[in-house]
Amino acid sequence: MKKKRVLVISTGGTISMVKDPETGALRPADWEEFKSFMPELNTDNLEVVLTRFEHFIDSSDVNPEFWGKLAGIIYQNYPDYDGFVVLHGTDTMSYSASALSFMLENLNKPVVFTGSQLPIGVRRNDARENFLTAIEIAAEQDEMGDAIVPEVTVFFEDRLWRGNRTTKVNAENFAAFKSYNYEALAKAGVHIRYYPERIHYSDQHAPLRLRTKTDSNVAILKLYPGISQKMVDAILHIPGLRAVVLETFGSGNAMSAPWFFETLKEAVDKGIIIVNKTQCLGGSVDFGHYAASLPMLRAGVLSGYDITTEALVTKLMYLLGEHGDDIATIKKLICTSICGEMTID
Ligand code: ASN
Repeated sequence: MKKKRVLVISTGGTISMVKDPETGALRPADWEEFKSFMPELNTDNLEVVLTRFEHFIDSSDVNPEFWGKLAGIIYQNYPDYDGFVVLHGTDTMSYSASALSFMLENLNKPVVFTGSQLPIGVRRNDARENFLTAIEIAAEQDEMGDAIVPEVTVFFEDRLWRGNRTTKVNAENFAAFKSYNYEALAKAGVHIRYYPERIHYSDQHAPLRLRTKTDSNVAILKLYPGISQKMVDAILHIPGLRAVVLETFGSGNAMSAPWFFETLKEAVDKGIIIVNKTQCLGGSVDFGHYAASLPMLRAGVLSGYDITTEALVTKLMYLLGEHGDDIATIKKLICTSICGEMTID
């Protein structure tokens, strides 16, 4: 049987760290040291190749340029591997997994993000389990040789999630990620159980396309009781602003003050794209359900349905970069689920 090949791309984060024996402080592991923690990586039917970013980063330093570089590595190596594992810091992993789900169009192989809460180089850690299971998932194929989960995912603790549905929810627990609006694609116990009916499949005959142009002129405006007109005004008048994630209450509601409607309307009329995203972790924007959402609808604000903030921010950056000034296409695609990032009903 042909050996399956998995490319592991290490970018940094806690998973790639060891405790320095002299100082006791955590520092990035050097490459040989890192590999020494995983003697069981290569087996008779699996070849794991490790590659790394030149400089390991804390994922707080992630940016669109990093996403482009990461997507480019996967694109260049795509024909030579059956699957990919990305080792990444947990703090912004959901943003990176979301960004890559848009940048890798027509993906037909697994790209599994994982990381850990404790470093690989300390005795008690969650790094080894996460890493080894992510590799298994990246290599998993059916009898036809097709990938079981050919999309961008996050594996953590015992769940495989669609990457663009995840949010980091805990800085302490090993179960650090959750997807409130979409169920797990797989659960890992003694066996790894997959749920094929939940998996997103791209057109198998379409070639992979790399789409790394982005525009980060996107702001998040989170509403709270008492937010003033000058706060809202200041954000909507940021020079160069092109899109806003408007974090609203409940099923997508906001205050009824006339100045709020007028400020939003003025911004929309100037060509700024505003998307309504509920502050609730679970559930969807439901425009028109309450009267408190109607002024936004009338001002031309779009619905983000049940998308996460992470997926919406990266989707907007990607759409603005790829489609430039074609606002009509951008608006149409905001209200379309491109790769399973939202549920429209
Ligand atoms: N600060 C780290 C990071 O995101 C946290 C982690 O990986 N657990 O890079």
